[in-house]
Amino acid sequence: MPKGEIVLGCLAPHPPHVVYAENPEQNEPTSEGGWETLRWGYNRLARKLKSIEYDALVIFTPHWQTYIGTHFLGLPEFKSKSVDPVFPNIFRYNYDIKVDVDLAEKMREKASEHGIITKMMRNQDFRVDYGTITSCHMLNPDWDKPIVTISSNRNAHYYSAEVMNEQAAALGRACVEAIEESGKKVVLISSHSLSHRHFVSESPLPEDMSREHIYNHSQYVWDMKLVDLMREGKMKQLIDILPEFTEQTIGETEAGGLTWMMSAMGYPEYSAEIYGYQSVIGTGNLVAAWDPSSVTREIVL
Ligand code: 2X7
Ligand code: FE2
Repeated sequence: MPKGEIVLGCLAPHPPHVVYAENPEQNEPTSEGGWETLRWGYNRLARKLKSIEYDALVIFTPHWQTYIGTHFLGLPEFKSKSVDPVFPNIFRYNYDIKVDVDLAEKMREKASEHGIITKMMRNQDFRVDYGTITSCHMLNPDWDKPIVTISSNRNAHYYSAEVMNEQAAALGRACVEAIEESGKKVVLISSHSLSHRHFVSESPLPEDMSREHIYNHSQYVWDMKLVDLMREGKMKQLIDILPEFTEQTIGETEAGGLTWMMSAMGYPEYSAEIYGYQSVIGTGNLVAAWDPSSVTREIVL
């Protein structure tokens, strides 16, 4: 069996607003659009994904928070309605998700060998978080590939952003070993915003773009620092300063997703593909991808 590999890594933010703005049939509320810079970037990355051969999407989400260990979805199908706890007015999404349980189990096994506490989620009534659904919908609206969802163990809460970085990096090393042994071609997804300061008053119409902007210049400057490092292919340097970024911007990087993905991909030294950056309720959101193949890697923006 040929060795499995990571064929693409995606930074895929999950404000449910982008799904609301797309008006897919699965979501009950309807909108007049909004957040086009982010959505059009996502649409372009989704088209690239269609041109790539792969077996499964593996996603790390901050909105499935576990406090004892890292958990993996462990049943072949999850079907229900996902309602955003903060924005039920814009996200009530009917989902039917297929899981690559074999790959999830391999990852759990490898993580356990690396000393990480792990568990499979085998409760059929478990409700999949809106982070998983939003990022996966935007990257693959056809939902024609199985996924693996990995929970975010809240090491940043227990200890510090530094400890979180170390443990997420160990999880990344374990996951790449599992992927190689599986023989599969896998797309990784790190689902989160960058800076994460929210606005304090909501517009009566969520998609009123005259109200959507950055509220804190320092947060914007930090986000652009990260984008520069991504363009320059300095991912080890970026991960080294991530604890400071996370603390100063209340960044959603606190969950560990970006560190996990970069560790699994061996800290790329090539340029990331940048697809779009936009504020959603004041948070900084970047769509980006790391393509290990120099043949298909592009300069997008
Ligand atoms: O979870 C989120 C987020 N990360 C950013 C913006 C808006 C809502 O939800
Ligand atoms: Fe979030």
